[in-house]
This record gives sequence, structure tokens and C-alpha cells, in this order.
Amino acid sequence: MNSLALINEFLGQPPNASSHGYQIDHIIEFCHWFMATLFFGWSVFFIYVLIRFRKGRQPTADHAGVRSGISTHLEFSVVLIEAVLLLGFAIPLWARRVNQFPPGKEALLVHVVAQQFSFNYHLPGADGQFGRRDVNLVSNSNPLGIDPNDPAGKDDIVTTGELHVPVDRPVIAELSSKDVIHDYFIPDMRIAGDAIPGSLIPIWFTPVKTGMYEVICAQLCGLGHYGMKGTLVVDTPQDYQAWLKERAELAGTQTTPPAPAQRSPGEPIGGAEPGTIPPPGAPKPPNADAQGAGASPHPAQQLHNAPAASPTPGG
Ligand SMILES: [Cu+2]
Repeated sequence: MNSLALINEFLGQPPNASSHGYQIDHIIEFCHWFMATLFFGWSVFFIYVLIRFRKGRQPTADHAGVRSGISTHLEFSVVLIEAVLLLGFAIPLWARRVNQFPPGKEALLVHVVAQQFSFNYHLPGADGQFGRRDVNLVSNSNPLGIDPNDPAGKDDIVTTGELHVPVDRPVIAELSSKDVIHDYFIPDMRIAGDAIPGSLIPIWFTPVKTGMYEVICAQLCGLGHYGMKGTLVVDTPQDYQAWLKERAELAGTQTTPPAPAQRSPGEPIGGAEPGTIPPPGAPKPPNADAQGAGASPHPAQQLHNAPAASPTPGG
């Protein structure tokens, strides 16, 4: 199988990190080798025909054409191989993904709510029950519209951008969207699913390697689509418990909306009016040096020195 992996490397596939991913890799590899063989075969045939039937050798056209049945056999075998690929491999693989979900008590269930341009996560908390969500309650401070009067929702965990899951345990993610159609795609896990307003679409995978993996939106969903990214962190069970504990402690305080993680370079700190950017060469705000930021603070430094009133990222 290692020799086959050449094509996946060439295609820029990240290494697989899920229990079912090798099957998908295998079918992608097989399809590409099969197509490469076809391309080579047809190219040889094409060049042969160009030379064999050139005008110098074949001055008058033969209107009856080819009489042997070889091309029919060739085309039939191509159709047969493609049918085997589709019916024998692709459809069964797909069916296992969408029909054979792991039992609920064994799997970790998480609601993924997409919006322009981020992914929100809703976890049920210690009681294992999701609080009621109501679209009328959606606000900046309550991005998922969790009903504050529902006792099941009191311990719920809501995060944006980053999700932690334990290794070697199936994860069922139920996808939905607040605005337009998005697609929740984790390339390393070889899994993706559309997030459609008004629908709940479950996908599942079992991560087998700890680490940080990129989550991207794979559906052109608006101007900010390019930046619609997140992180999936696969933890050891201990780290996962620590994360849950940390999120649970934050649960009561995370009513502030997530703020942009970074200020744009050149944005003033202190002194200047909020939202105004001084022109190049303008004198520095009087208290910039007083804060110890130095002559030209690094953007990260500016963030560090930002006024304490700025809200902290929600997740
Ligand atoms: Cu999107």
C-alpha cells in the first residue's frame, strides 16, 4: 500500500488520522492509478492512430472503418472496472459512513452550528443533555440561542472555532447552519458534511492520533469563506477531561461574544481615538512609551497592551 501512497502525497493529502480514513485513501489512490493507466493506454493508441492512418499512407478514406471487435472489448472492460469501483467499493464505503453510526452511549455527540464565518460547537455538559435552543434567543452574547430557563442547558458548553475530542472514541457531529450552506470538512479525518439551515446532518469519525487538525469550510459561503477555519484538537482522555473542566468553569462567564483574535497592524493603542489609524509619520500617542511598548511595537505586543476593556476571545 505504501507504493500507492505516492499519489496521495502528490495530491497534497495530509496524513490520515481517523480509523476509516485508510479506506478512503485506498480508493482515491486506486482511482488515480486506474485513470493514469487509462490515460497512458489511450495516449499510446492515439499516437499509433495518428501515424498509422496518416494521409501519406492512407490517401483514400475507408468508410467501413474498424472491423475487429477489440475496441468494444476494451471499452466494455473499462465500464466493468468502473462499475466494480462504484458498486463494490465507493457505495459500500459511503453506506457504512451514513448507515452504521456507533451507539450513542459509546460516542461523543456534539452539535456543530455553522455561521458566516465560523463554526460553533454545542456540547451537552455533565448531565449529557442538550439545552433547548431557540432561534429567537440568538444574540451576540448567545450565539446559539440557548434557552436560559431550560435546566438542561445550564451546564452546556458552547465554544467557537476550537473543539477538543478524546482519541480513539467515535465522534458524532450533527451539522446545522444559522445562515447559508456551509460544509464542515476535516481533511485529516477524511470526513466532511454539508451544514444546511433547517437540517440536522450527522457525520461520524473516530480519531486515532492525538494532535491538532485543521477544520475548514468546503462550501463557497460568502466573502469571508476563505477565512472560515477552525481547529480540532484530539486529546488524550486526561487532557480531554481537563479541557472539559476548563470549559465548564468558563461556561458561566462566556456570555461575551468572541472578539477578533488579532488587531490589525498599525491600529493605535491607548491615546488615540478608538477606530482611528494615525497617518504614517504621525507622532506616537503620548502613553505608548509609558506602557513599555518600545519604539515600534509588534502587532502581538499591541494586542498584549490593548485596553483591558476589550473582550477576550470566547474560544
Ligand atoms: Cu462556510
